[in-house]
Amino acid sequence: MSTSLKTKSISIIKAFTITCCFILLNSACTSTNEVSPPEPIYPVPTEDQMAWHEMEMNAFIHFTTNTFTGKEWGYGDESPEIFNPTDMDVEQWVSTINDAGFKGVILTTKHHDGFCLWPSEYTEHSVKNSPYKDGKGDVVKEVSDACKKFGLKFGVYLSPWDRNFKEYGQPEYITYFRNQLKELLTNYGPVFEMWFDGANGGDGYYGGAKETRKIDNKTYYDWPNTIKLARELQPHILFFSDAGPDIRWVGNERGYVGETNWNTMTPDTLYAGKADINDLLNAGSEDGTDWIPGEVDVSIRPGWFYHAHEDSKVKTPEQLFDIYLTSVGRGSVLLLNIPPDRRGLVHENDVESLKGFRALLDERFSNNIADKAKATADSYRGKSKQYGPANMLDNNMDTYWTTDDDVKTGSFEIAFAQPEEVSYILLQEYIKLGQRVKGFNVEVMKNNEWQQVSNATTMGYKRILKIDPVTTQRIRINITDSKACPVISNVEVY
Ligand code: FUL
Repeated sequence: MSTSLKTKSISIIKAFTITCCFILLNSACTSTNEVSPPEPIYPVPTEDQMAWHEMEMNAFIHFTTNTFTGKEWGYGDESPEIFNPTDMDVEQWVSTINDAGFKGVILTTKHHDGFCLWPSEYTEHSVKNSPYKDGKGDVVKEVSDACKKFGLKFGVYLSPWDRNFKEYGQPEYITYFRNQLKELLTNYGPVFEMWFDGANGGDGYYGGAKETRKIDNKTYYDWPNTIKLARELQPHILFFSDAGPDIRWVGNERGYVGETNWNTMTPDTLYAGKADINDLLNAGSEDGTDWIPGEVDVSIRPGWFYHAHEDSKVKTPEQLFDIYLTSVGRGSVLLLNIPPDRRGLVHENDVESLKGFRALLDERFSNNIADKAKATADSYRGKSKQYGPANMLDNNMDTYWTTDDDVKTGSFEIAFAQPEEVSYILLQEYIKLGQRVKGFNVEVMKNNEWQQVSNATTMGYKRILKIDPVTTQRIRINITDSKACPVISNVEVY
């Protein structure tokens, strides 16, 4: 072989080797990248529902003539003259709510008594005929402006039942209701949630008729067309009602969703004459056809409206914390009602309690000991680090640990550098791919043995398990049952 041929051969071999290495290297990289993510398990949340889940805590504000009459349900014959807050400061409401960590506000723009907190052009029964700001006030505008100022989302409660309107029960009322909706959804900026109350009591003032009127809740309001109209005006709006379509009631107003809480439900089953309708709302259903997550509405006081005689009955910070665990901690959104008083201020006792609640949240959930821990798992998808257990501790909600498609159970372990006292374990499923986990338990290593400290069913957007404080260096979470391969995006330990 001539020298030139030899040099040529060497270069060819070199080039070949480099190319091979490159191909090998490349294929090694792509094999990591090529493991495809799990297919979604339908139904899944829409982007707007996902943003709603992430809000976690919102505030309800009940305020109307009831605040001044002491009633919970006004009859509809109250004079607008009685609506007269003496020291109104809407920014005090919203800043209090903001300081406590709530992300949105839903205001009762019109409760069952029909009195409107905005100067609707379709009725005289509103703030425009009250002494408040000499009839020039608009509480809806004030609250929506304050929300913008403090960076909170604004939502609207408009009672379908109207005990003041003379044509309630007739088709004319539906036109009136829709006209009011148009005002609310056009004049006050973005509205993130619309709350349609299922209460329809029957008797009322009805323009002086003073009688009982019954309507068919399923057909009278023609919800599909009302919702269509609302969506045209506010494309991102979400509708709350017993049946959704976007957010469901949880069947009680005492502050808890089921320990088993599916975000899915089949709306048709609701009115199918089931005796256990509230249980269905409380737990959702595993095989539900639609994503309709539950919202826990509850008041900080016994009533929804302010009553001075309830000043000593404001829920304590500990009670609010417990409600947090049975709502947010079970994968739901909390809607806590904070009703302003006759001055037009959130009462001092409520402010104190909310401050205490915030302090408890900060104190109990400030030091995530999983932050510096190490995670391992018995398996992970395609043996690809892209789906490895470290993803659950990286504070990135878009990375996750998951397994191969045929693996529906699995264990992962969180190990700390030294023994730590543990009281709460927080877990989040990556629900953008659907809700999957049906059963799991938590064990801690104690005296060289695994001991079970908690046993649960669903996980969902967020699950917080409170355990008897225990000192341990290792925690193991065992997924015992799942609709499909589990997909977990976040774990925190406190
Ligand atoms: C109920 C209403 O009747 C209460 O007054 C309150 O507004 C609550 C949030 O919903 O159905």
